[in-house]
Amino acid sequence: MATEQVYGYCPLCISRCGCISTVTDGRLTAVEPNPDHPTGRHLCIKGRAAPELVYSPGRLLHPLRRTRPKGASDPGWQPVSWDEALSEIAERMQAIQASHGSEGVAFGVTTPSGTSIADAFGWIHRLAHAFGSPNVMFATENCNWHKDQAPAETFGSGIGVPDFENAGCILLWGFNPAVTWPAYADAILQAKRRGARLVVVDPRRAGLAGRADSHLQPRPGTDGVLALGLAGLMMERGWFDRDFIRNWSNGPFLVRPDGQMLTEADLYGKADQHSNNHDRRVVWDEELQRPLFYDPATPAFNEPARRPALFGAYTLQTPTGPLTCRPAFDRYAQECRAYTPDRVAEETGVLPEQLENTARLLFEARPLAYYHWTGVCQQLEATQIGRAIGLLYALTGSLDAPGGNVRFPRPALNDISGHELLSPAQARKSLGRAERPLGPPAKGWITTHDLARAVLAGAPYPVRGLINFGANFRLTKPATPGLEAMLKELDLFVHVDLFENPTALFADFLLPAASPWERSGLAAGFQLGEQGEALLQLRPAVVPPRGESRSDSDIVFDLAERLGLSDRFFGGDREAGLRHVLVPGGVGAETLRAHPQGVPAAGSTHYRKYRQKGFETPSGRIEIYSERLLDAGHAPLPQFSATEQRDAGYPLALTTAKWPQFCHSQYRGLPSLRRRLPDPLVQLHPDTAAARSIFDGQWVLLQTPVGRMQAKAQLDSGIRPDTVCAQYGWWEACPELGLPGHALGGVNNSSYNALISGERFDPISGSNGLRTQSCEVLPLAPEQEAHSRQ
Ligand SMILES: Nc1nc2c(c(=O)[nH]1)N[C@H]1C(S)=C(S)[C@@H](COP(=O)(O)OP(=O)(O)OC[C@H]3O[C@@H](n4cnc5c(=O)[nH]c(N)nc54)[C@H](O)[C@@H]3O)O[C@H]1N2
Ligand SMILES: Nc1nc2c(c(=O)[nH]1)N[C@H]1C(S)=C(S)[C@@H](COP(=O)(O)OP(=O)(O)OC[C@H]3O[C@@H](n4cnc5c(=O)[nH]c(N)nc54)[C@H](O)[C@@H]3O)O[C@H]1N2
Ligand code: SF4
Ligand SMILES: [Mo]
Repeated sequence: MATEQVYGYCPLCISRCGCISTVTDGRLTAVEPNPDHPTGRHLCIKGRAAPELVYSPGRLLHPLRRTRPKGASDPGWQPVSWDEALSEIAERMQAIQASHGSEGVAFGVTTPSGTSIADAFGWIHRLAHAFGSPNVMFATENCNWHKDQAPAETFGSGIGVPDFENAGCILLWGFNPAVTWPAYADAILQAKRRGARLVVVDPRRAGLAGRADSHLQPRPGTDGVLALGLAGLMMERGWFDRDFIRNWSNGPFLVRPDGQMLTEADLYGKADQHSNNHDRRVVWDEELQRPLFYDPATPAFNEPARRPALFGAYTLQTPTGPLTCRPAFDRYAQECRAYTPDRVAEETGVLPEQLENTARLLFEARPLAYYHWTGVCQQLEATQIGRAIGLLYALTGSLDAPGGNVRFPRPALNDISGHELLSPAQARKSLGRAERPLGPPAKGWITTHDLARAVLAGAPYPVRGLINFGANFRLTKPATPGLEAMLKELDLFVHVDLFENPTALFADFLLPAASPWERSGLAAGFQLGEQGEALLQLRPAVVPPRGESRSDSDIVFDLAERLGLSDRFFGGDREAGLRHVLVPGGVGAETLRAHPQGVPAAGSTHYRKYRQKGFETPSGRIEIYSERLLDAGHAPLPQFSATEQRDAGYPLALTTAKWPQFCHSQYRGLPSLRRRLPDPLVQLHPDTAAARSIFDGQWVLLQTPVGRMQAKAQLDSGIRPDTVCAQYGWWEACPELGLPGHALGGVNNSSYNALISGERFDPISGSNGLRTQSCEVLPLAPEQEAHSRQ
């Protein structure tokens, strides 16, 4: 028996756990943790189930072409050769391009946080951009946008890496790493053991919430109010880093009564001789008792500031008369103070005493490391919620400080996503960009909602093709009117996947992707502390691809060649592509192959880099008051309406979450995972269940004005009594265990996303209200229950 052990990392989710794969007689037989790797102390059950994934009987092994009409339950798949499939796909893409322009072909990609697509993410984008398409459909608006991109409006960069090792306090807001990022959960528990404090904000007592010093349980969708309320208390009690806010935020900048920032031109008129920079912002220096001028280009004041005012109202003389202005911070404070502890309690359910204790803890136990994720981003006001939490964080002064959220150095790579290949005029055509210029379309990421409109109504222009790498948006996007009609209407729909999921059923061509154990992948930075972030690792393929499956990157390179785009793809030479990617880091592919556990490839950490370079915002400072949002027609300070859809007759707040067994709509067909969680669950408080005569384990019906789904009740005293939390992504049967699938739209429909309107979204980012819908839950009678098992 020939046994080989291969170092790598599990690429199935964001945790990227360092692992060792065992190959016995050419077959992957086990995947185990590699405790020497920064993320390798544990592996979850999904990583351990990798052999089942690789050898699953459901795997696609050959390129397939449909022979039956779209919408038929059986597409009549017929095997075709790769050559025939890719040649015809390229021809049809070019035909669409000829009649509708390159933007007439959209691309799609699944999430790199919950699948292994990260191996090809950049190349897929390069293909879209080299082809000339500004349209890549991606889950980002309900996923990583609000941690990776939206914080740039406030901080000039993403959320950073929490420095758990040195944190005095850790804040997890709508983020449950025990399930979704085990390497983080492990690091947090280690921090707790050495005395760090933990605050969790989650309507459920899930994961680490049970171990928290403070667990706040707001009603879903009220997080923005909670963040403002906490910030209000911190300001009122003086629990904030006054110097940091003064010196590094735009809080001292004076704001006119009409909401615009006061500028030098307002004070002296454009004809002023003193200065040639009329755009300079103005602060009131309390010690000097006069205004100073701030130039973002430098960025500096016209003379050293002593004590710029954060609070108060200041009347300044202008050519048109006196003008009373207030520092931006004062406006922010006023907004926060409107959310008194009593009002916060009323709106969120978090009691005043707990609010006070938590506000104190966040400040006194600082430095604070924080993370928020989908609990707060799948909301109708996700951008402003993210800003409210980000500003609360800024009050602690922990940004980029030891023990705070740090931008640790990471291995430098060449970005091959090819945004530069797209002309600015073409980039501006991203669907949804006109409506949401500060949201994902600015980076070329589009929603199913906007794609459906383009395909079905030709608005703002027709899209006729979709080349999609993974994703199952029929299950993972909210109910989007016309989604299926759109899939039928497309002239060309190509889906690349390991499995035939319900979205793939509409494809013209279904192409088999190799599993991540059958292809190599590169990880640059594991997002865990200085050491983890510095690691560069080239994960080798450990077994050959099954059947005719091929890696997504190989498919991209091959398709590029047939489209005549080889010159943009290193002449079709993948190794040359890898060499190019690695150039800036100075570590070559040979070195990486010789060091399969990875190589540290980043310099040492410098904290508080803003002291040298400022923040990458228009003002060079943290933008408490966002002029960019104001200019785009949004509130410059976070503000909240009653965001939750509270419909009469639907008294419960509905929310959703992830479980350790699965990622999104995947893995229900893998026996070792499905055995642990055979049926879709909805968690209810025992009192809520009792009031509806629902018992533990009973099948129930969840209803909203949009749709209904069936799930099995799981009673849980750790959830708010007015809230229920249901699973999503159920469709797949597990024949080995005799467990059913969950037909879409059928009697045993268990699609959560059918309950949520896809027509309502955050006006800035497009995020859907997956966690802001009200619902009702009814017990199912036994005969109805029988249906759910079919
Ligand atoms: N096992 C597993 N791991 C995964 C994934 C997976 O599918 N399965 N997916 C990966 C991906 S793509 C992502 S984006 C991450 C996401 O990682 P997380 O954001 O941690 O994922 P969730 O469990 O969906 O949501 C986190 C918590 O938000 C809470 N929550 C629900 N509603 C609200 C609310 O209104 N307010 C607040 N404050 N909290 C709320 C839920 O109770 C839940 O505990 O996980 C990644 N890791
Ligand atoms: N109700 C509800 N809905 C949600 C969420 C939620 O919390 N609640 N979370 C949202 C979030 S955070 C996200 S990221 C989205 C995810 O939404 P999707 O991107 O649609 O993710 P999945 O449902 O996991 O579908 C992934 C598909 O890609 C395939 N796949 C996996 N790896 C690869 C690969 O390497 N190559 C190729 N070609 N295919 C691969 C899988 O087999 C599967 O068919 O869902 C969102 N939808
Ligand atoms: S948590 Fe599980 S699925 Fe995610 S990377 Fe680690 S082992 Fe893989
Ligand atoms: Mo995600």
